[in-house]
Amino acid sequence: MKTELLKLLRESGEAISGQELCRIFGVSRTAIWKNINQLKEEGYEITAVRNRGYLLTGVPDKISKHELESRLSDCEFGRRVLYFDSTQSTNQVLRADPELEHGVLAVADEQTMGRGRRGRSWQSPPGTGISMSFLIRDLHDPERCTMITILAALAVRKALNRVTGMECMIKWPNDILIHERKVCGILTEMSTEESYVNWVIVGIGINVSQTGFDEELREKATSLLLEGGKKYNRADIIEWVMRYFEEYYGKFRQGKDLSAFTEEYNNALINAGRKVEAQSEREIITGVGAGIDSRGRFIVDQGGTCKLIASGEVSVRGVYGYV
Ligand code: BTX
Repeated sequence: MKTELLKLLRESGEAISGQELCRIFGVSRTAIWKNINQLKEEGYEITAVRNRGYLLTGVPDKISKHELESRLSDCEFGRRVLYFDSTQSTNQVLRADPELEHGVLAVADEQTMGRGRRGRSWQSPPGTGISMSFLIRDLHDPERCTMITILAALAVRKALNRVTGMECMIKWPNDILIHERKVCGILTEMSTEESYVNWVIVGIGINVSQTGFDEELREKATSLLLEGGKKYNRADIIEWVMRYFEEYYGKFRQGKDLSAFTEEYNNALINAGRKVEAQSEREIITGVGAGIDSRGRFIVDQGGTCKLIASGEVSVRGVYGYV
């Protein structure tokens, strides 16, 4: 009921009388009052407006199951949320339970063993960032699955722009940057049997209110607070990442590849037109970044000939190190 109550107060935008709430939920005034008080204890600001009822005037920067579910109840992704104050890794939470359904979203305030690509780690200290992962179960073609990171990057970029007004760039394939520093990383994993994909997990880590980073990351990481000079509400960001992902994914389902997205992606691509070095286990490819193709592969222009690089195998570095 708390989730529903919150949803109602948020969506109405104006005061709702206790009597009306009793009617909607079919419960007593005391029950309404108790739920309102619980929400207040969690940091929600709910004002009792004379003769008019309850008005939601402030939302805490606290991520919780009912906060997120009350925002995403009409969505395919995030309709059900698994929330953890602390867990090893939200990708791991989803991997660990083969019974979980399509669209489920795992969110943690802190990750103790956050993971990046190829065995690297991802720092997710408590209270400062977003660690979220969601499950896709209706995509079975391995080649199309590798394209999901591209859609997720577009969704994060659009969500961050909506909530903060800042313009982010994308470093192929899985980083979102502000002023050439990493504010978000995406880790897409899948389970394949022969050439059939059972599930895809998209894990997204966003630095929201870190005020600094340790020695190793200082030069290449940033947070929304450091860039925008203020705190942003994490639940707002999560909501818009999910809504935009759903929008991009819906469009992707209707086509056969990424053709509908390459222009938008390439306009946001930081490596475009820059000298890059793509390092795979076998070779190092140097040239100028020239965007992605309709399958999400990175095009490296070597002065006349182009090499196509598939994600997963390589790390792309720029001339001055990170970008
Ligand atoms: P990546 O392999 O591209 O980046 C990992 C590298 O990024 C690290 O080696 C380190 O240099 C740097 N790094 C670590 N933490 C941070 C940070 N907070 N901000 C900026 N740079 C950092 C990127 O992999 C994919 C990260 C996905 C994280 C999400 S969080 C939810 C989900 N659960 C999980 O365990 N991983 C994903």
